[in-house]
Order: sequence, then structure tokens, then C-alpha cells
Amino acid sequence: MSVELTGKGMNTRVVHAGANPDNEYGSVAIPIYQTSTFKFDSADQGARRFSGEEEGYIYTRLGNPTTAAFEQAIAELEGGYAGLATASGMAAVSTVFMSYLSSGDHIICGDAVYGPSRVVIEKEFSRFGVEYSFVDTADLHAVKSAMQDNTKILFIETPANPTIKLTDIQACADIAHEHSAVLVVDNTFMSPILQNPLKLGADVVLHSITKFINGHTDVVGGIIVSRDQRNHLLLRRVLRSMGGTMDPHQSWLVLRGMRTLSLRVKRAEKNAQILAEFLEKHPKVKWCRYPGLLSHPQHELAKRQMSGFGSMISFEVSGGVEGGKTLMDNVKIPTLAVSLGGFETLIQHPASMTHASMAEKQRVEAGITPGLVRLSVGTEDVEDLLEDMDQTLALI
Ligand code: LCS
Repeated sequence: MSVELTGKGMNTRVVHAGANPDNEYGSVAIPIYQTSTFKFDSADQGARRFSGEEEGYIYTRLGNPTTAAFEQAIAELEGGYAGLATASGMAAVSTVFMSYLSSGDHIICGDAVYGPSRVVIEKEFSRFGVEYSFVDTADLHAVKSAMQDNTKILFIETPANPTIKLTDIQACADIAHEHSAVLVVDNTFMSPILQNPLKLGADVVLHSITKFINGHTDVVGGIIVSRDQRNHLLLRRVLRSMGGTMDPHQSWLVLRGMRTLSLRVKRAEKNAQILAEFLEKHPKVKWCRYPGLLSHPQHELAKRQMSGFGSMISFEVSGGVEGGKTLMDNVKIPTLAVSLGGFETLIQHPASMTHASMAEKQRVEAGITPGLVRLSVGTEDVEDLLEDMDQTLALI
């Protein structure tokens, strides 16, 4: 199955990755194969397809040409063996957990990951006898000492949502492999343009493609990319039987969205660097966390494992929750909404929104302070964003 490269550079690959399955009319845009099932020429052919003796489509939950084109495209961008598109980012997370964890196994998960990724372990997988540890994965000693004989997954998100803390991917791959566990990296915040965890030793990388990859704030979806065939076949079996696959219309939309991924990511990143430098110096801002700032405690790691700093910023306004509310209720250009990675700037308050499902004590331990505001910087004119932020911060 392995993926053929469509270009040396990332910009070329973003534009051309994913074969066009339309041989009949030669349409340049990938068609939507909006069908639930595929006709067999004969009973024997049906049997051959089911047994795997013959390649070909059977039923859309098990595979579809539009979805396959998207899977191939992201697998190429991540430098993996193959991709599996899922109905949402959480379907990607839970499929990965379901694939590697059995009763009595143990998972290590970063303590400041997207709230529901943590909650699905605590509330759902624990019901099946899965043990877990939430660890500050920025601290490699803590990761090492949390490893147990029954640890099957080391799950990290880097940068983490919403603390923008980084985890050393290569070091974590070494630790996981010493214990025969897999390293799974949620690469949502970076997109394949800025970070490729498989190249740093991870076994599986996943994304909520709802964010940067689609980039237009109109589709929910996910993708899992494996480094090799063994991991891919396991994940594919579980995904197909559990049923969280992507629908062809959704696949067509996300392929359309991803063609501008590198343009959007690079422009938003430029804006984010300027905004972060402005926020860091602003008297109404206590601290600002962005990997591109020299003050980010892991700026050196960011330079080593990422090819850019992204467009996610966290900062603490003075006045705690009230200060944050004043900001969110009065800004004009950023939209007050959860989610991230779209072309427009979004602002939100993790403690009361994306991370509200976590217990307060755990939130604070993970660095999600009550006044933390998260900004997903978009592609607007940065002068407008700066002016708006400055005028609104003055109200605090
Ligand atoms: N992983 C990360 C890092 C995320 O930020 C999200 C969603 C998911 C996985 C789950 O993806 P979904 O199922 O929503 O496609 N993050 C969100 C956020 O920060 N605000 O709203 C959703």
C-alpha cells in the first residue's frame, strides 16, 4: 500500500497528494463517490473481495475512493505507511485506544491534553479495566517513572491544548519502545506542515482534521496515520468494526480544504508571532505562551522538532476569570467559539469551555489556570487584530 511521494517539498505535496481515482472522465477535482455500497460483477468476485484476494471496494464503511484519496494524501504529508480517516478527532483518539488497550493494560497520557481525550480514558476505558496515569510529559523523568510492565500506549499532544507545553517526541519514542509500548502523538496543533512525529520515532500520529487540515470551520473529522503495515492493519480492523469511519462527502470537503493548508498555516503563523510578541509586553497580560517566543521554556525544543511555531497562543490576562470574560465579550474580530485552526481567529476560555469536563484540581495541576485565554490566530490582517486586542485589553 505504501504511499508514493508527489513532490519533494511540502507545498507541492499539499497540492498534489492523494491520487485522483477518476480514470473515466479525468476530472481534476476528486469526485464524491456518494454511495453506501459497490456492485460486484459476480458472486465469485464478491467472495474474492471479502477474502482480500482481490483489491476493490465493497461497502463504504470498509472503504471508499474519495476517503481513500484523503487518507493517502495525509499519509504522504506525515511520511507514514497509510492513513485511516475517522468521523471526528475523538473517533481517531478512541479507535487508537481501543486498538492497543485490553483489560489490565495501562496507558500513560499527557496531563494537559484536549479535555475529552483525557476524560475518555478516565470515564470509559476505565470501565473495561484499563489502568491509567496522567503525567506531565514535558518532564521526561516523570514519563520514565510512570512506565509499567503493562504500559501499552504513551499518548502525547505537543504542543498541548491549551497550555502550549511541548513534549520531546524523540525522547518519548525511545522511552515507549524500551518498554514495548507504542508512542501515539496527537499532532492537531501543528498539522503535518510543521511537525512530523513519525519521522521522530512515533508509531502512530493522529489529528482532529476539524482544525488546521480542513481549516474552514465547516467539517468535523479525524485521521490516524501509522508508521508501518502492522500498526495500520490493527487500527484498520478496529476502526472498520467499531464504525467510526469518515463519510465520502466529508472526505471530499476536507480534501478541498487541505489544498491550502500550507498557505493558511504559514500566514497564520506570521500573525501569531507578531501578536504573541505584542501580548507578552502588554501591561494587562501576565504571561503569554507561544513556542516562537524566546521566553517559552521549551523554545529550543520547538526549534528542534517543529519546522515552525504554529498559530496557537495561550495567555493570562490580569483580573483572572473576570478579566478574561471582559476580553472575550468585547473583542470584535476574534470570534468567541471553541475549536481552532480555521482561517478566522477564535478566542475561548478553556477552564469553562474545552476543559470544563476535567475536575478543577486536575485542571490547575495541569496548568490550565482560571484566567487562561486561548487564541487560535487566523489569516486576517495582523494590524486589525493588534488594534482590536489593544482596545479591548484597555477595558480590563
Ligand atoms: N485533539 C485535539 C488536540 C483537539 O484540540 C481536539 C478538539 C480533538 C483532538 C478532538 O477532535 P474533534 O472530535 O473535536 O474533531 N479540540 C477542540 C477544541 O480545542 N475546541 O473545540 C474542540
